[in-house]
Amino acid sequence: MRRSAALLLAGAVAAGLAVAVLPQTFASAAAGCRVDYTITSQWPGGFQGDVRITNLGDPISGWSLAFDFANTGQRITQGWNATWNQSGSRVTAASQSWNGSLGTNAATGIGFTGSWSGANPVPASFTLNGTTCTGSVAPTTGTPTGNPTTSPPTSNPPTSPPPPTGTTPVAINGQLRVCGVNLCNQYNRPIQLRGMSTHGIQWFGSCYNNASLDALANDWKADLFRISMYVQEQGYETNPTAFTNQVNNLVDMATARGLYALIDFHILTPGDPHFNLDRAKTFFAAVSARHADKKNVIYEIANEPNGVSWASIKSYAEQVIPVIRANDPDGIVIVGTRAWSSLGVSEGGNETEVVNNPVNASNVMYAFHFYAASHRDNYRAAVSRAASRIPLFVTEFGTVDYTGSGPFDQASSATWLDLLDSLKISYANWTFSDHEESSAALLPGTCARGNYTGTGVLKPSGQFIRGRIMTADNFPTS
Ligand code: IDC
Repeated sequence: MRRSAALLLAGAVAAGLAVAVLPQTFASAAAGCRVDYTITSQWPGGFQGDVRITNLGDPISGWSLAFDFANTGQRITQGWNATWNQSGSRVTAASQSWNGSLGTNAATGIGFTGSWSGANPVPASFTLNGTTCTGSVAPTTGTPTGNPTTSPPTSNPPTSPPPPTGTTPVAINGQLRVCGVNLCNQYNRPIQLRGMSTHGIQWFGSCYNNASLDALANDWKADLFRISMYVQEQGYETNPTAFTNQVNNLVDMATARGLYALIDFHILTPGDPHFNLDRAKTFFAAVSARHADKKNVIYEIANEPNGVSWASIKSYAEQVIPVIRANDPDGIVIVGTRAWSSLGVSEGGNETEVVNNPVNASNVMYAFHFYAASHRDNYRAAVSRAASRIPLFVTEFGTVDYTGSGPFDQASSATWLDLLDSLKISYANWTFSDHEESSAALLPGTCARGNYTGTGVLKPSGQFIRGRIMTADNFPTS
């Protein structure tokens, strides 16, 4: 039967006849797709592309997009919301667990940053699961274009998020995502978050309560609260359940005030994150499940790797990230970098080891840490170079030397923060605590006294940082 049906069909097709009813074995899903490709920005040697995929056929449960760059001088350097690969000029992007299912007429957005030389980075020949797509290719205004090879744009109204539901950082910005080298809000606009890090919550837990979080949100007008959970030094390893609960409570307190919560898995000594790999998987499975529905949680999976290669850190990240993604697919993950999150600089390296070998996951940023009195021009130069290639987040910095003590270096601190502001790099200052050391913002005894507002409770560093953080945010909403 099968054989004769096949012959019948082959004959009908050869004769140019329409086949009205196909036997079951030949039924195939209706296929069709539309791709709208936009170069959202372009600069000498680099560009960012956003790709919107619309399924015009039957529902699909996974997809692979393919297209050709104009030549092999164009390279994908980092992609998001898909697994990106490139061979010669051929680029493929495969769906992730959370965006593979597309009903009829459903759309999803993916994107990348790339490098280019020679010709314009205008792509051609889009296919989705092997089917040729219609669509549009839109360059950035004012940049050279090349020849679009797909059909002209048709109306494709963007699904814009609703206006802000309040005035807190989270109410305005909503769920964040990595967009090229930036952190973007729900309106797809780059933003910078500014805030404070706790000291080790095993030592300074009494400093984090309703009054201090109110002060951070309302008096400091912070956007971000970093929760530093040491793993060693009397931290998580001594009582995983209690520390997980403590972190969860602090996330809830930040959430209640519309602050972004940065969960810091504070590895430090030993510096090899693999030492704590099993603990990291257990911890991040728990916290990502608990906070999966929130829009304000960011995961920092390794505070300061040291004495290990970038390849080793990357392999740790690629084992921890899937644990988080399984529960919280759109949560941003920040990966520590080599040599105490210095992009390798403090051990004689530089940012190229990350630029040339990024973590194989989307929605990922890279940590950079500095202590203003110890780390100066050569570190700033590394940040300046890296910032146009990879998404950076200063999850920790001090205004003093690398020990957390010594004189407050206002000049270097201001130079650093001016640089971060100009690059829209988010930051958290070490520490919102009343430790005697000069990096701690609060005067000793403040946490016992319980009043956290104003400048009277602050050391010089705290006064300076509060002044920087409380200036208006100006988050874009359209
Ligand atoms: C320091 C604290 C200090 C504490 C010490 C314990 O300021 O009170 O005794 O940790 O390990 C980092 C680390 C951070 C350090 C900080 C200052 O992420 O844990 O905190 N620092 O030394 N990296 C560079 C500097």
